[in-house]
Amino acid sequence: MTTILTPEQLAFYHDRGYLHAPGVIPPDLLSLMRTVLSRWANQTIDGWLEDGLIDDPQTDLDFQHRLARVWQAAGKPKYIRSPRRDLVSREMFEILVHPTLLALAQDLLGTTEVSVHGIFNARPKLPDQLWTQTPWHQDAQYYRDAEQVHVASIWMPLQPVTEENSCLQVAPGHHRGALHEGYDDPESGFLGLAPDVRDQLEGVSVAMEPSDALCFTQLTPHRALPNRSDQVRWSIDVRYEPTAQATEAGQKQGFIAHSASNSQAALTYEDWVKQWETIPAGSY
Ligand SMILES: O=C(O)CCC(=O)C(=O)O
Repeated sequence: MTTILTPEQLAFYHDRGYLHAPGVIPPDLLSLMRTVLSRWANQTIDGWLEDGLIDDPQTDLDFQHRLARVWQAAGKPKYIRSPRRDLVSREMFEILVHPTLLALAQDLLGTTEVSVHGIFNARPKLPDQLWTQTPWHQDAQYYRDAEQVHVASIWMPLQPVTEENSCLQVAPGHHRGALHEGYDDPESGFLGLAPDVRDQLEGVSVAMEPSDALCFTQLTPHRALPNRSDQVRWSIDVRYEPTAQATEAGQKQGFIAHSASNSQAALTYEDWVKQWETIPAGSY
């Protein structure tokens, strides 16, 4: 089993409920993410063009600015803020089963029997946009069957992130506490922690570079700060769980990604795509 994290990093993760792992994401994985996100941005902008919201798709602008500028020109339309179904492609599959992410997952979960959890997202977060601002939440509020199952989330930015452009904040140590009831955040419409719970949290901002990964557990409270830059904040988040305890929510669109005991167990791209056939484009 390839190991990426040191024993000290793993001890920190288990103690604090999160880990900022610098420099672990290789260039080929970043390039796959950029391909998936650029394709999604092109499709989204093409949709605004077809709907007559814009007449200039501003193809001369770069990846960091284009979606933000065209969105303004289009009259700030709503779009799928955490796309998943629309990312399904060979490149997305290659991201999910990338050897680096599987090795990270094996380290975090402490097993070589690893499943991809079916929930992954891109986060195209634009400046001053309340409805993409992720409030304090625990990921297991979205899949409560993981209350007792370790699901490791891995969050990867595509550009440097700071408090200025929507880095994540985590609340260290709180992963040892309860899974809280879901609360509908009135500002963003996202599910999150109720005001009395989030008032007790002290957030640690995690500034990151594009080759870094932020790992956290299904119970670790976290949120994103507002994007106050003039650029898009791009990121992709993926999740893994131990195959022996794979949850119902995780197995829906999820799959066995690595098995040391049965090399035939891992799913192929063709079989993964079949799992999405009944899920309409434009949905989660
Ligand atoms: O990227 C974001 O804004 C939120 C990410 C997040 O909450 C997650 O990956 O669970």
